[in-house]
Amino acid sequence: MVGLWLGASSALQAQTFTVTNLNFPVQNADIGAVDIDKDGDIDLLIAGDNSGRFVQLFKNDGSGNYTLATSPFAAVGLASLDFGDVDGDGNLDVIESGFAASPLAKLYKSNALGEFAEVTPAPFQQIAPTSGFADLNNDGYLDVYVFGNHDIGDSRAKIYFNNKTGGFTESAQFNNFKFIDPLVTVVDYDNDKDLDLFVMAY
Ligand SMILES: [Ca+2]
Ligand SMILES: [Ca+2]
Ligand SMILES: [Ca+2]
Ligand SMILES: [Ca+2]
Repeated sequence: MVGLWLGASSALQAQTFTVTNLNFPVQNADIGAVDIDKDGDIDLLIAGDNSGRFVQLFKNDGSGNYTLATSPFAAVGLASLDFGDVDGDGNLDVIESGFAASPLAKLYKSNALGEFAEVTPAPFQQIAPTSGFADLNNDGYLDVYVFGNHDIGDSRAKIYFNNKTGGFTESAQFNNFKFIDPLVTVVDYDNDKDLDLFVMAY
């Protein structure tokens, strides 16, 4: 179940929280909290499973009230969501991976109105469960990582470098690694001004 714990604080007391229940039965999920419709308030995109696969966009009315909205995103379990402007047009893009009938990794781009459409054919190998955006080669353009489970179709981790013209170039430099249910955090681990990948997996 998904709930929102909303903080309320003052200068004189520690922060306290109240709960707003979204009445959305989901686990093995990921949650994105971004202004997905470009109206100045934070919305929620949630994908995951719980006796079925779910994806749901909750739009904020500006006062912290969230209502269900239609969205083009895929219902997946063991979901992974990330947000960024991968094509540099000033509009938010989404990468989503997870397991539906088969593993998937989808890219969605939005227009100036904040309306999302899936990029087809998918520019990435269809592997799951983990994906995200990061400028991995320091050229100012977001690149993509998609980390799969090697025990499902021998899905290996893939890096896709942004070619700056709307496409991607696959790198096979992680092909020698076998992961199951990888979690990835991108951080400059050694403080040398380039991003590194911190991976936790079986
Ligand atoms: Ca919004
Ligand atoms: Ca964009
Ligand atoms: Ca890059
Ligand atoms: Ca580094």
